[in-house]
Amino acid sequence: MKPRGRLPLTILGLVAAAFLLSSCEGLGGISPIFPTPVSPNGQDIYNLYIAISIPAIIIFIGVEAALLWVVLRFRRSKQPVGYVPPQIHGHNGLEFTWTIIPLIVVVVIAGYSFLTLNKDFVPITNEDMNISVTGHQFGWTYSYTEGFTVHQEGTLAGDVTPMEVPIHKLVRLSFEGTDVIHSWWVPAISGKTDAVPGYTNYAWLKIDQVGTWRGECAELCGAGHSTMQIIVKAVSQQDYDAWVQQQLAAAQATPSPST
Ligand SMILES: [Cu+2]
Repeated sequence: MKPRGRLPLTILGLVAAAFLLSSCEGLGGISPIFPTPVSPNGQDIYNLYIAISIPAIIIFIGVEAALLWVVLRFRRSKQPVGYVPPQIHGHNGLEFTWTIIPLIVVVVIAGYSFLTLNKDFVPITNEDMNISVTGHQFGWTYSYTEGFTVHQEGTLAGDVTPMEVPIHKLVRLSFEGTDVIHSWWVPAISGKTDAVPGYTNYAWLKIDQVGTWRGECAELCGAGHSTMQIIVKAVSQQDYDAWVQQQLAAAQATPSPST
């Protein structure tokens, strides 16, 4: 016969250990917490994440605590022989309450999420500048209206070339894929935006501080998926203008523009 009584506590301990370990930061920067947002849409998504996660954690702890309390407090070995607990079948008030409360929670989450995502991904019309982003197997191409392109060819050997934007400028981004679906994601800046062949998706960014932020392709797109780094660099208008001149000079020095 197996020893009884200790097994549920052992399982509970293992589950707790797994939960704690999983919250540690893994290789590759996997963290359950978002980085500090630097664009208003990134901030909106961060707020949405926190607004859903904190009540969800409170509800989870409440439900688990109630479950454990019931299991331990009312276990059969503590009750007299033949004990039957109070029967509450057909209690309309109770059934109505535990149907309505989760329904309200889910409707609020759905409504709030829809409004936030809608704001971030409906094409804006008041932009200061446009950049069109194309995803391919395996890399990103950024076409600037000034007349040059930046290539981020997928690699694991080092950093890719940053795509630069001026600070304080509202930049409209349009996305397409040339082969399969890719997804442009820089967690500090915006939500994942799919780059789909034959269909244009839109997002935007507006960064008010100088800095560099990283992202990755977020849609499994083939063998080189993990190489599809994204680096966004926000610089002052002056530095941006100088960089544009550099890019234009480099584009002119190269006789045949590559794809
Ligand atoms: Cu990809």
